[in-house]
Amino acid sequence: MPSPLTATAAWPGVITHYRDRVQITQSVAPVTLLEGNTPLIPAPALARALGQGKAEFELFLKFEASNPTGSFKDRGMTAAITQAVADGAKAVICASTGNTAASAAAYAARAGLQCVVLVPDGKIAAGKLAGALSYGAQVIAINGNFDDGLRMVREAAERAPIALVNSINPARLQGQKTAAFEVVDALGAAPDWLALPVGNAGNITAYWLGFTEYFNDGITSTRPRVLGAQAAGSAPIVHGRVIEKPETIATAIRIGNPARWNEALLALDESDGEITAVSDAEILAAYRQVARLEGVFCEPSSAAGLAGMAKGVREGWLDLDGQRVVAVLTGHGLKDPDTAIKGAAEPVTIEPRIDALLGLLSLS
Ligand code: AN7
Repeated sequence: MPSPLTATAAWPGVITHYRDRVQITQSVAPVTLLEGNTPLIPAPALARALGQGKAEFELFLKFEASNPTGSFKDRGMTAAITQAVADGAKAVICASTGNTAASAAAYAARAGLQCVVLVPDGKIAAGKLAGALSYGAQVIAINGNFDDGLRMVREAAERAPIALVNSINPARLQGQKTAAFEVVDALGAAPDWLALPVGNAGNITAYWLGFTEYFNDGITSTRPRVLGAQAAGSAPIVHGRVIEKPETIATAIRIGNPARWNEALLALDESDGEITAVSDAEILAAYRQVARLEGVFCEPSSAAGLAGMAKGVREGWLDLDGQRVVAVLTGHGLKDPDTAIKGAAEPVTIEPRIDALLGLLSLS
């Protein structure tokens, strides 16, 4: 009889697959939902559109929405929750714009840990709230933003026996850096550019850690240049100052005081990278474009990196001609159905008669 694990044994999750590199306590079995191994989708039509006739380049989408809870956070959360279990924690806490909350809730459920999440009241996409609630977390909405929440959970973890699983927890970066390994393993080399959205700046830090590790160990001879994108109303790193009241439709990156600010600056500096601010309109345009041109549905924040590429090419400071680019799509479009539906034409309702249907068809 096949072992009950046969069907899933091919990919064991990021901690086991990269066990020599993910530096967490390996004294307990990984708490895993078999995250990682996400697709790197070629996107030639989108590359043509983003090139705007000025650049021809190769584009791949690292579709992190394919992770078990629908975002890249699962890579870090498998490591943070495994570490928490190894440390004997009984409860975990995080502040979140939504995806971290859903991911923490899922992995905590799997580990049998209590999970508390703080989210900004009314500023979290429906699918993320649905996830966190379904996995059984205690969801606390605060009359404040992510930055307020992070300040509170940091202090709570100091004063109460509860483990912090935001990306200031180093285990999170250890898990998330595996995405950089996967990119190199799939392409056989580092790309020329890596584009991604930046919020609390954990992910840009983790990718840089991963690329640098492969580079230092001689697995790649180059590292990518990093293009970070923040939402215009929430762009502390671009402007070089804390944003007290961050705003953007891309609620996942509605963050005014990123915890990994210095590490992000280091990644940008060492990679000879760029960071740019993109408006909500630019984000939404890229969000629709990737869905319509490539059949890839990501959440608005995830499209910020693509919007940054479009802006850089348009303004002439980003030369992508002949380059190989990986854009990280951090979360699933289904996380935020409200934004998707609000921006689209309303479906037509008809009587259940064939003439009514045929009258609507305009096929060429
Ligand atoms: C889809 O869930 O901060 O720069 O609390 O959900 O590593 O913060 C989410 C961030 C990009 C930014 N794309 O990553 C949270 C949270 C999506 C995100 C980011 C987030 P970081």
